[in-house]
Amino acid sequence: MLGIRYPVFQGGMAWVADGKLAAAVSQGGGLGIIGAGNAPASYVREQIRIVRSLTDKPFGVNIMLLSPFADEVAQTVAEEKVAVVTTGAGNPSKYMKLWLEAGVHVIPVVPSVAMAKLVTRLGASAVIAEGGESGGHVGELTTMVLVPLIRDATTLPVIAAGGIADGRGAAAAFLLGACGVQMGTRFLSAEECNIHPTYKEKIVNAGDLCTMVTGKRLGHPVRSLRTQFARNYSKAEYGGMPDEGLEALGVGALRLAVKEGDVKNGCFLSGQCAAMVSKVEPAADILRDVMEGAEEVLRGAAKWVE
Ligand code: TUI
Repeated sequence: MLGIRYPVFQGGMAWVADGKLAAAVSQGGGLGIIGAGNAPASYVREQIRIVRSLTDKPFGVNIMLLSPFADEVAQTVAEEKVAVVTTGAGNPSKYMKLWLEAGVHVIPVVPSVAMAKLVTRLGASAVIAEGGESGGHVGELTTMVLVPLIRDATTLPVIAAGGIADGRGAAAAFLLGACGVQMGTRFLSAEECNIHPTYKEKIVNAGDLCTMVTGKRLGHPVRSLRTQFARNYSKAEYGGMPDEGLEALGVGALRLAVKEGDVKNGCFLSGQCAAMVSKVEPAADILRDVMEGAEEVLRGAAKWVE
């Protein structure tokens, strides 16, 4: 459907997934995705130009639907006729007609069966089932439960996300009924990923219990590395700080992590699978490693059949 060699999407991570990372992933045979996050349309247009200057392969743009700039970014991706739009953190219904008329493949993140059914009716090309193992804004369900449920709820292709960082995870996702995977955390360690060196170091050195979820009280649960910031936020959240104070605490924290590597005040979004990421390497090597790993596991899978 998309003309990509490997069924691997790179998550559209806010502040992280710029044109350079997206181009490296697309050039390596996956689907690179620019993360629009909370950025204005001018930034997104610039990043689209950068990808097009570096590769002629297809790529996508992720629209974070809580963004104050979601409307103008939605318009821009239609004008630019990008191959794929993925959406997150909300309901993309109001933009579907605009994108479909521009010939854009729309692939929303669906945290529930109801949302999967809705976007199927509205003309989505596929859906991303992202479990709560993922970094950033998380839904209720795990990948293990969400993928088969979504697979049964729609005739569309399902992309699995959340907790996948190697060939074993990809193979497992295919067995659960997915026909592709999306990885964010694994691509944080890509050479072409332009985050602060401290962020990369923290991902590569992370252990099994290194992430936590904060923000439930305000209705936007977010998984990040268990840093001073995350612990302070959690204390404030459960210690009765008023909503406005909590909101102010979170403002700018993603930028501080990504751009400044600020270990005190930055929010280092990360999936649980950071514990499985152990080195920095080119995006193309990550793609090859995951697909070769998946093939190896799948070749051995016949042993479970008598
Ligand atoms: O969106 C993500 N991950 C993200 S977004 C982000 S930036 C952010 N900034 C401020 C507050 C919160 C986040 C960092 N990481 N993943 C995709 C995803 N989408 N996960 C869950 C959902 C989701 C949730 C509810 C999708 C649709 C949805 O619909 C609810 C409704 O009915 O409107």
